Amino acid sequence: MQKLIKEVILEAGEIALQFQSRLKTIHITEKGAKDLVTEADISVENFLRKRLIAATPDFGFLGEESAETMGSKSRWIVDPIDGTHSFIHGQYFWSISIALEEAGEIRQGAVYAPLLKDLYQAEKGNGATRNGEKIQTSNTTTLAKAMVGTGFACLRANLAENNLARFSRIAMKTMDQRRFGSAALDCCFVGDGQLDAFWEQQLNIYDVAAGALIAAEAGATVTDFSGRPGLYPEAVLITNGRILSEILELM
Ligand code: 2AM
Ligand code: CA
Repeated sequence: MQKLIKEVILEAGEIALQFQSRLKTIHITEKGAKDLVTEADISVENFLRKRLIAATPDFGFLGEESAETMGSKSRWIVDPIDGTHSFIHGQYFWSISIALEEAGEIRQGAVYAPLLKDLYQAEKGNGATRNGEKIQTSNTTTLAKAMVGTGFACLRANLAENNLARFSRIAMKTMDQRRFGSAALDCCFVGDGQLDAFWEQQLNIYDVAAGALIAAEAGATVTDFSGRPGLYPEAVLITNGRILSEILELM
């Protein structure tokens, strides 16, 4: 399964890169307020669906850009381009995300950032890797020394609870902050220690299914904003564990 996912995600990356190399000519539409979809999102999702379902015909398929197909107990959960706005602006921080859920549990995850040339992959119980090398969360023990990341899907959705107050509160207590724009990749960055914590609200399962498994397999905690263990896309908090209690107080 890991071999199949790797092969498919790398090929999907090549397709996405071809689109990004001719950005001025690609077709972009607005599927909602501040919510863009491009030819690339659609083509990559169609490719993922075709290849994954050809290999596993009885599995279900949930992607960001198309209607869900129900299947057996297993289901693919994919985001063809996570960080579409970064992609459209020719930036580096976007990724392709593939997760496999079996009997309600995410058991496989892969996140590939083609421009960074980084492939993160994890299997439940077997650890996580970046480009084949085992990864681990950071050793940072205090928020004062921490590099944290967040995102603002909530701002795009025009929610009143928009993360700005929380961001200000936490930013004041940390060493530094980043806002990369791809939740899938942000999760992986906690996994390999580039970030000590990441949180975001108002996400969807396809944004974080693979990334959260990768982070967890690298030693991260995955909770909601009150510390309840598990993956809650509407309020995701991922940390290296060591700064969890300190950041929870500020959430
Ligand atoms: P996307 O690029 O696939 O839309 C950035 O803050 C993160 O939030 C990205 O992972 C982005 O994924 C996601 N995102 C942005 N707006 C969103 C929305 N309205 N609902 C869910 N996820 C969203
Ligand atoms: Ca997404």
